[in-house]
Amino acid sequence: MAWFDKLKGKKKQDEITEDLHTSPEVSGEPLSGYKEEVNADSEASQNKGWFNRIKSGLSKTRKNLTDKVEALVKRTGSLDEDFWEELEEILIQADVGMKTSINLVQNVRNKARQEGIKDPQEVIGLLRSEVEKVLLNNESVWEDPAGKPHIILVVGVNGAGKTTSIAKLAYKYKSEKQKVLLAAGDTYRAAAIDQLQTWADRAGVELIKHQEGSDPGAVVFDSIAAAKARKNDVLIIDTAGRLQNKVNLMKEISKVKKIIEREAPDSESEVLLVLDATTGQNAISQARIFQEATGISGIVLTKLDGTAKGGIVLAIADELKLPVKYVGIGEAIDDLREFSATVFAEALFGN
Ligand SMILES: Nc1nc2c(ncn2[C@@H]2O[C@H](COP(=O)(O)OP(=O)(O)OP(=O)(O)O)[C@@H](O)[C@H]2O)c(=O)[nH]1
Ligand SMILES: [Mg+2]
Repeated sequence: MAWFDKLKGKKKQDEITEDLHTSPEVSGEPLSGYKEEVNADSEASQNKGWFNRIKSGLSKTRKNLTDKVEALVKRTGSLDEDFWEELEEILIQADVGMKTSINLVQNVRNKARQEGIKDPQEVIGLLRSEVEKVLLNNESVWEDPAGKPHIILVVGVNGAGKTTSIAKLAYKYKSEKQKVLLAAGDTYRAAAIDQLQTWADRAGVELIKHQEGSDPGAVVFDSIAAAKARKNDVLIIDTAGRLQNKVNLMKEISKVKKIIEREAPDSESEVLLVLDATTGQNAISQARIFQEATGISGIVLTKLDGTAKGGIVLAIADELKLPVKYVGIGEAIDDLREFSATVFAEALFGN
């Protein structure tokens, strides 16, 4: 299976023992020393565990989308107009988006006709492969970045899950033996700096921070200098949440992006936009505005575990043509997963 092959080629955070799956928020345990606790299970069972976690993270969406599709298929006698309309309606309600839902159903319908499919049950398989196709069009290519440090600027609206996702990313990179530095670019509230410090301590990585109220640009400038001097592999920059309609804040984030380009021209830098999956279609308009301000190289879609509307992943890939790079499926430090189109489609429509 393609996604197993893909997982095999990379070091995964799943290599860490299941013991660490408890949120440190709950356990209060530091994460140092985790490298020794490598799970002795076979690779296949680790991958299976990984898949099941994605699947259970998607349980609300499965209930809202998959179960409804299955119920529709069961009570349908023939693939008539009503069937296709109902299928479209189910997709729209799961936040797949109007345009994407219409296209998906059209493609499935064409495929069914071409293949002479009459049994409604077979539509689920077709839907799964069309969903995968939409997602594959925009799947990220996972390559080790050439220029060091690899700089990741994390942006998004208030409360989207930026700081938590940064902690999860720091943990992931550290477990891959990368030397990670964090930058507290959210200087608006002292609590934001403290929150990142707490996560940095838990993940066992260093943090560059200034006083509350200081210029985020200065923090970014200093953190790049520090990352170069300390020979960090990865620098991850937190930023304050900003509503996409606040012009000055959007200008500020553009300025931060320019500082990175100026100070680290040889580095591989990316901008990750964190979107809260529970916000539904509003996520699309957020992405458009951030795209203008900073450019976006990928999306981190958080709180998929908390929504029945995980179909938004499809709308993002189809309408924005941006890769969903990671999905957040819980609050624990290892509840971030590299996104895979095949795994997602399988987790949604597989058995
Ligand atoms: N269930 C769930 N909760 C999440 C996930 N990601 C983040 N959260 C929660 O969302 C809340 C906000 O997360 P933060 O990381 O503080 O969000 P932020 O974008 O940094 O917020 P501001 O800095 O205030 O703009 C926290 O309670 C997190 O635990 C996720 O994938 N699943
Ligand atoms: Mg934050």
